[in-house]
Amino acid sequence: MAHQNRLANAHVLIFGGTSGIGFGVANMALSNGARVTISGSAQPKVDQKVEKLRSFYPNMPASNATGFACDLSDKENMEDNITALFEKATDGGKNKIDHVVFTAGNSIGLPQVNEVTAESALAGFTVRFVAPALVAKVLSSGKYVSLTAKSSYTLTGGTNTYRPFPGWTYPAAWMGAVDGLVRGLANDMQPFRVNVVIPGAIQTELLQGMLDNIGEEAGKKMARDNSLTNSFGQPEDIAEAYGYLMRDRFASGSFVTCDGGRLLVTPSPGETKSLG
Ligand SMILES: NC(=O)c1ccc[n+]([C@@H]2O[C@H](COP(=O)([O-])OP(=O)(O)OC[C@H]3O[C@@H](n4cnc5c(N)ncnc54)[C@H](OP(=O)(O)O)[C@@H]3O)[C@@H](O)[C@H]2O)c1
Ligand SMILES: *[C@@H]1O[C@H](CO)[C@@H](O)[C@H](O)[C@H]1NC(C)=O
Ligand SMILES: CC(=O)N[C@H]1CO[C@H](CO)[C@@H](O)[C@@H]1O
Repeated sequence: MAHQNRLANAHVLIFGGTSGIGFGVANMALSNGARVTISGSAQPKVDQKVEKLRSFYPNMPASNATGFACDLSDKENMEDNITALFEKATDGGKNKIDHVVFTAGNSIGLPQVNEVTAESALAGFTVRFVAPALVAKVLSSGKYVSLTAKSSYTLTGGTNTYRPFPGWTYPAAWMGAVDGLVRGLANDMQPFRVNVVIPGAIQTELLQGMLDNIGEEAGKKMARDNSLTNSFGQPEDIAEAYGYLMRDRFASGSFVTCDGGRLLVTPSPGETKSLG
């Protein structure tokens, strides 16, 4: 039998689909004939990014790309807001989602070891750990996705967990929690598949904000110092990792690294690896 495109006609929902890695995943899924729903913290930006996606595929029915806001920093209403989003995205459970992707991450401070407080140590967990955990809870009812190996949930970690940049202790801890969450969920939600993509330095709006602070030369050096490819990854590169984890029905509890070989780079003496 001819190999099937497993994303054609699939419905993919992306938390964080309004920017960076998640927007790249949405674009990749549409290029494969999937239907895509994106989410971000506020509706105006969601609408703007849905229009942008539609503009890339002018022959596609507009309904193939939609989006709804869900502010994942709102701890108090988080579970209700996530449930409301799934209700809207599936017409009350009538049109189930096939694959859920989580790339949302807010900008938070970077507490340093000598100044961290109980509050700042906990702050980073809200959007990057508690939110994907509550998404899993909502999925576990089976109302919005079929809990079979055909469907999947893909989270996002980071190589900073394995080789923290100087001053990046707390992000390493926050994202390290995601690694544990993925292993546990893959087990507890079986045969539904749960996996994680581990990005190195990917040239997104988030990274661009940091690059703007350090200047072009330092940016080029940073790319060289943190990859074997002398480059940053692009959202369309790492989107393939998420696509693979959706398509491979034998991938569960998998960690797929997309980092240009960052963990294999031999640091030269005296070179700083700081993100600035
Ligand atoms: N880029 C890298 O080099 C890199 C490396 C390792 C790990 N990561 C991690 O990968 C994730 C995605 O990174 P990125 O570079 O793609 O970042 P990005 O371009 O800044 O995108 C972040 C996404 O998260 C959403 N988001 C932020 N706050 C939210 C909130 N309160 N509620 C709901 N959604 C919210 C944003 O939506 P709105 O703006 O619409 O609210 C946006 O879609 C982050 O967790 C990041 O730490 C990135
Ligand atoms: C739009 O989505 C439908 C349903 O998932 C799919 O059959 C169709 O191929 C998609 N259209 C395009 C142009 O991608
Ligand atoms: C963005 C979003 O979904 N916000 C809603 C979260 O839940 C509260 C309480 O139900 C609503 O007031 C917000 O509009």
